[in-house]
Amino acid sequence: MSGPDRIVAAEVLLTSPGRNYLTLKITTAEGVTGWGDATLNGRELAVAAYLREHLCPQLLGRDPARIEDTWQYLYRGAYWRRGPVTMTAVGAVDLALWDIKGKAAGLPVYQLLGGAVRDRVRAYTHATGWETGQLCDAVDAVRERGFTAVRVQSGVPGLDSVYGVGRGPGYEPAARGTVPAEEVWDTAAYLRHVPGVLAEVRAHAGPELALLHDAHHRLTPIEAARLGKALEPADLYWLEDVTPAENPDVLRRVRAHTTVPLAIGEVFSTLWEFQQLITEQLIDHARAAVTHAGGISALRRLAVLADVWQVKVSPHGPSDVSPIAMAAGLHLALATPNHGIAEYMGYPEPAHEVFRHAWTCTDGHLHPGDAPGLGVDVDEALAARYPYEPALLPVARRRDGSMTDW
Ligand code: CS2
Ligand code: MG
Repeated sequence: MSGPDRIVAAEVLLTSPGRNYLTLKITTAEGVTGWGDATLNGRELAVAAYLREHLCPQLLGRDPARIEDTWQYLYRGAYWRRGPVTMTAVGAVDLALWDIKGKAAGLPVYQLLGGAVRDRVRAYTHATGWETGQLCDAVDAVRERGFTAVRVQSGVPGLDSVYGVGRGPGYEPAARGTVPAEEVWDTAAYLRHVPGVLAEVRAHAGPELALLHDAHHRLTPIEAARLGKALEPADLYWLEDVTPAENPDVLRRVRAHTTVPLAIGEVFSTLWEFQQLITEQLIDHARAAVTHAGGISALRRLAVLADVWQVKVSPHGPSDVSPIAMAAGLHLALATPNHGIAEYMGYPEPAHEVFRHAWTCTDGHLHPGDAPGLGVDVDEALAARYPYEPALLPVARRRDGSMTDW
């Protein structure tokens, strides 16, 4: 009997088919290729260096089938554990190894995770409009595409710009360059305006459409409590990232005042950051991204912990994680009983061409497809035609010039 397969190459690939993506490619002696997403928006080069200089050399010669052991080796072995750069790199390795295991078995990854517990994965997408009328039009357009859930974000009177909201079509907040643009933020103006917007959207859309809203870490606990209460008549599916949640205790104050479901955690990178939020039921949806929080292996553990406390796992799925991470999130979602809802922002057309994916988005629902592994093939020749260019999201300052969360 021949021995186990071995990893013979591990390389990183930076490409920008509409936006920047960092991809890890692992090749085995038996000629199997595994792909992992390593994109950390605005900090791509830090993860590229972490992988190239530190993890890739340690992968050579290892048995690709030993996914959990490799995860433990990279997480515990570094001594300097946790943090988004480290965990994104570990996540990329984990995704590539699940991809290899699926391809070696001839099975889609969701089958290796126990098989489908649902037929398809419900998704929400984004609708934005500077004015409420534009926003309602955007909501209608999303419904026409078959979505039954939509995240709504609007402009704020008196502000020139709001992160995540365009004044016209085709909004892309990341600007090319190495120094971010600066915006002005005013929480009081936002709190005065947004409950009315959500009320209008609810009246326009009727009772059934699931509405979500993202406060993007900008509020203090008492502001968050006030917003949650004010939004209760709009019957939200969730209110996201009301506070930075670096201190989980503060969510108790929010919970004491409102029953609006809370979703938190897209910037978290380990189970430990979620522990208290879950065990005290301070959130309803854990938003860890499959790439940024250490891969499928790590999110499986998160889902089990969350299930004990009746919390759902609804991973972050913006267009700044690649179609490989989207695939990984979907395999997990299809096989995880307490998955909540998937985020689907969509991708620039060239990204669909570079990352040819088996997953599909039909009538507001996603499916990972039945190709072996994660079901994404990277067209390296095409990727090379879209060279990486640094791009950054804006930062924000209050009216007095001090920095705030954006
Ligand atoms: C947002 C993201 O999708 C979301 O919920 O919060 O668009 C987030 O701003 C970006 O992923 C940051 O890179
Ligand atoms: Mg968010």
